[in-house]
Amino acid sequence: MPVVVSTWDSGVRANAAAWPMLAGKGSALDAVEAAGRAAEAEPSCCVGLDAFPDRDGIVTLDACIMNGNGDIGSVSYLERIKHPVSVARMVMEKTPHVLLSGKGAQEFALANGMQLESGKLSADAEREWKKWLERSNYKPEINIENRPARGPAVPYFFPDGSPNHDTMGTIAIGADGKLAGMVTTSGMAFKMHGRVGDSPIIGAGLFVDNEVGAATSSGVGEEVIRICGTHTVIEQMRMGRSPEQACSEAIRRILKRDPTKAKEIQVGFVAISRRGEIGAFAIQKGFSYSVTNTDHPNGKVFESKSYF
Ligand code: SD4
Repeated sequence: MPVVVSTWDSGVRANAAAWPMLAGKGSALDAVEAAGRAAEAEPSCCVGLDAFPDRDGIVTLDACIMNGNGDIGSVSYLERIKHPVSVARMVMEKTPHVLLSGKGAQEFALANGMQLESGKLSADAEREWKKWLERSNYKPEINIENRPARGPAVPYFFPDGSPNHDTMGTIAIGADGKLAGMVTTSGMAFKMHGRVGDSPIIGAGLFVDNEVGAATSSGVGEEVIRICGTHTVIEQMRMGRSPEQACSEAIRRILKRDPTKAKEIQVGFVAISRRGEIGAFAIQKGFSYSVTNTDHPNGKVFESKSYF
């Protein structure tokens, strides 16, 4: 320790923003916010305003942040604001609430110094959305449901050549042993307008407890919400399971509910214990996570174990 772990291969880039802070004995909370901001500013991380829109062609963003002491803040269904993770932190620190949504979240962001961005789609997002409109077939694709707005400079692909993912979940332990986490996402590509996924729902897309550890998720958010995914992972760890066993138990609960769906969807969980053990489990192959610590100061990508 310290250590920072983010979902997917592009998590290496988010971790790179968090690691100097953690290595300099900064707080895990500051570090995960920095990771989220870096991801939101980097088109190849596929979150934030350059990512894919909903079916009406509007990018709506979800984000949350939490520390190991139970302080939480979230935003959902947020339009035209570049750094939802920082708005989530302001919700946590400046309001008596835990979740602001839609227009109210945007007004709160603007009242707190953020700028209203244009709302124009990135060229890649516009092209893919128009392509999608030709068939308007809403079926999330495993591991790539939100294909990134990619330029030629983006080298991150899965080994089979499929591109990186959209949701960035980051969990970290600071030098003081305290934990924090954040998630930032544009959500499932071509979702219904107004749809909110697991990412801003504390206990679904993110949960952190200094006594136990931290967990985050990626994949089909509806399935994660149904089982209170990351809260389940943390409670399994509290009962003595390793991070990998706890993630695997959460996946088992998703599969138990509807085994016929299992082959068609992807969900992955990644967790760290307060002692710094890391583990992950997913339904399908292809879920990866990035770890940055003193052993891997430039970040290392690991492939999660999976049910299939
Ligand atoms: C959601 N969990 O909005 C997100 C999507 C995701 O990688 O993780 N995509 O449901």
